[in-house]
Order: sequence, then C-alpha cells, then structure tokens
Amino acid sequence: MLQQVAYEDIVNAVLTFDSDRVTDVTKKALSLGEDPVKIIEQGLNRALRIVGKKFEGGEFFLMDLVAAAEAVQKVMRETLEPEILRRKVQRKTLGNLVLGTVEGDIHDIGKNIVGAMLFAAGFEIDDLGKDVPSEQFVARARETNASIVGASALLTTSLSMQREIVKAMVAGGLRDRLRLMFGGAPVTDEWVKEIGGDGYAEDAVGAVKVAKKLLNIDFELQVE
Ligand code: HCB
Repeated sequence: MLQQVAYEDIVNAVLTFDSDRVTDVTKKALSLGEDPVKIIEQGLNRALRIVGKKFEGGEFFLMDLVAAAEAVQKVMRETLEPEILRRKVQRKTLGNLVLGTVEGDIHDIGKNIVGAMLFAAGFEIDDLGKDVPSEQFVARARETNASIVGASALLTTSLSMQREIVKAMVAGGLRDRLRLMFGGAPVTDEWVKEIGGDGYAEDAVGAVKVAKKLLNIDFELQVE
C-alpha cells in the first residue's frame, strides 16, 4: 500500500511539473526502501507516458513536455542514478557498449536510464548523447572495440535511422564483430528483426537482460 501511494505521488508531482516535489517524494520512497528501478519504471516512466498521451490529445503543450522532462531528468541525475550506482554490488567489466539516440532525435531520458542500468550491471558505457549520426556510432564502436551498440529512437520519423545504423555497420565492416540492440517507444521486436538488429529491449531492465544474452552472459541483475 505504501508503495502504491509513493508511485502515485511521483506521477502526480510530474504531471503538475513540480520538480522539487518529484525529488522530495522520490527521496521519501527511497528512504522507505523502494527499489530505484521500480521508482523509475512505475513512477517516472508511467508519468511521462501520461504526459505524452496528454500532449497527443492536445491537453498538454510543448512547454509542458519540456517541464515534465526537466523534472524527471533532474531527479534521475541527482538522486536515482547515484543511488543505482551506490547499490551496485561489485564492479566487473562485462564488455564495452556504445550508446546513443539516433540522428534527428533529441529524446535522451530513456537512453540515459538504460546507460545507468547497464553501467551498474557491469558494462563500460560510451554515451554518444543524442542526435547522433550513424557514422559516429560506427567510428566509436571501432575505436572502443565495442561488443554492443545500443541506439534509442522515440519518433516515428527517426525510427528509420536505426536501419541506417545497421547499414552503416555493414558498410564499415563491423557488423559481424558486434551486436546491435535497439529500443525506444515506437520500437518493437518485429521492427528490430526487420532491420537486421540483434536485440530489442522494452525497458532498462530488459536492456540489461538483452545485452547479457547477446554476449552469452548468465543473467543476474545486480542493482538490488
Ligand atoms: Co517528445 N514526443 N517530442 N519530447 N516526448 C514523444 C516521444 C511523443 C510520443 C508524444 C506524443 O505525441 N504522444 C511524440 C512522438 C510521436 C511520434 O513520433 N509518433 C513526441 C514529439 C512529437 C516530440 C516533438 C516533435 C514535439 C515538437 O517539437 N512539436 C519534439 C521532437 C524533438 C526531436 O527529437 N527532434 C519532442 C521533444 C520532446 C522534449 C524535448 C520536450 C522531451 C524530451 C526531453 C529529453 O529526452 N531530454 C520530450 C518528451 C519527454 C516526450 C515524452 C513525453 C516522454 C519520452 C520519455 O522520456 N519517456 C514522449 C511520450 C512517450 O514516449 N510516450 C514524447 C520515458 C523514457 C524512460 O522512455 O521509451 O525513452 P523511453 O525509454 C525506455 C525504453 O524505450 C527503453 O528503455 C527506456 C527505459 O525504460 N529504451 C531502450 C530506450 N532506448 C533504448 C535503447 C536500447 O538499446 C534499449 C532499450
């Protein structure tokens, strides 16, 4: 019951763009022993999905998207990501992973959460940021000898850039040397198969599972 109350409080705080309250309620939930990953998935992500629907329905405007995103980014950066990393049991390097949001797309909240979770699970993360051209994914994957490249796309118009990344990896001669993992709200398993990717993850916990599976590492999440 306590958990439900905390999640609803977080959702409501995001929906009213009250950044201080988002942080306060999140800290309270953590102090009650809540798992930071659950706070993200059931509180912050749920709130952002509602924000998206309200935007689509004309009830919220762009400035509302921005305000909600800022509140979520602040609590992620200052409170939840450090907590996820603090709870990590031990550091062992599972592989190098290059991560970014595709060209033409500046949505990076989900990509950042995925990066924090993968880092906590033991991957070395090279985060290229947002609006990243396909060639940059290739160049960095080559430089860092990456085992996996992960790319995020949130717009139906930027989705095709994931296919461009696959093509660029083939053209750059890297396709057979690494695994390609894709995610983002409009991405599906079918889409990833269609474009010739290796793995699809619906959320950050899924991304850790998929990344380990792609490298044949037994799955055990270590951020509890
Ligand atoms: Co934005 N936006 N937005 N937006 N936005 C969406 C994405 C819409 C769906 C909202 C809507 O209309 N319902 C919509 C896209 C519609 C479409 O393409 N069909 C939209 C639009 C239209 C736009 C603009 C075009 C608005 C405008 O300017 N008129 C514009 C685009 C700018 C651009 O990119 N060129 C825009 C701008 C913005 C901001 C800047 C205001 C802000 C982003 C801030 C930021 O990221 N720094 C924003 C936001 C916040 C959203 C919503 C509300 C939330 C996105 C989000 O952060 N979700 C979103 C609504 C929605 O998605 N339903 C809306 C939470 C995260 C945690 O989820 O899916 O990103 P996620 O990540 C998950 C998951 O997918 C997976 O794990 C993550 C963690 O669980 N995952 C991976 C993600 N990447 C992965 C990679 C892997 O390898 C593996 C797993």
